[in-house]
Amino acid sequence: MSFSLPDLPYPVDALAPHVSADTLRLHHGKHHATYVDKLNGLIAGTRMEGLGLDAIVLETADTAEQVGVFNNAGQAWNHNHYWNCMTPNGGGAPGGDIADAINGSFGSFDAFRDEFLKVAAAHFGSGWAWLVLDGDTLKVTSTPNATPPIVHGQKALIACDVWEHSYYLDYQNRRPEYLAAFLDKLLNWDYVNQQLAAARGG
Ligand code: MN3
Repeated sequence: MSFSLPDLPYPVDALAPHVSADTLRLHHGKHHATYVDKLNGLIAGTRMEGLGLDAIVLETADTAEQVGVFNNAGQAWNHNHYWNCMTPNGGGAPGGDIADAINGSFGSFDAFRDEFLKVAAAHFGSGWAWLVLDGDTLKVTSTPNATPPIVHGQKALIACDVWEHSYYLDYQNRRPEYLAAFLDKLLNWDYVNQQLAAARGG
């Protein structure tokens, strides 16, 4: 089995001006596509060719000899979630079960928002910021480079790419402005609610 690049769930210009068409063309059409192509090349003819993405990530985590597979599988996994976490006219405070879960774990939506922006802005270098379900508790975390939260037994609810390639064309070095746009203008709470339901169900 080989993996394929999923289509963006919206037109390439749909997130502008918060994330531009130029950024999406490069980020999805080049960066994400390259992770998928490299992964397919690395697993071709090996036992991992028959595994799903989750299984490949979990099997290769913390192994020195499979770090290339892990990095490309992890990045394929992360980006699959990231595109779905954004939608035109998204953002703001959520409804549904995620609203109650955020209030239960952080005290208020504003406290969650402050924590997410702080952790995502403070992450040093390339990586990802997350809202995860860890046991019964929601947590804001960040991971380095390609690491998905499933490596730590956590279920991803929000994936936010903080590699410079996700924001540099639009915001240059102003990562906090990108993060605020992601949360306040783009976040797809319907998808996050679906992820929460799936995480609790499984
Ligand atoms: Mn990326």
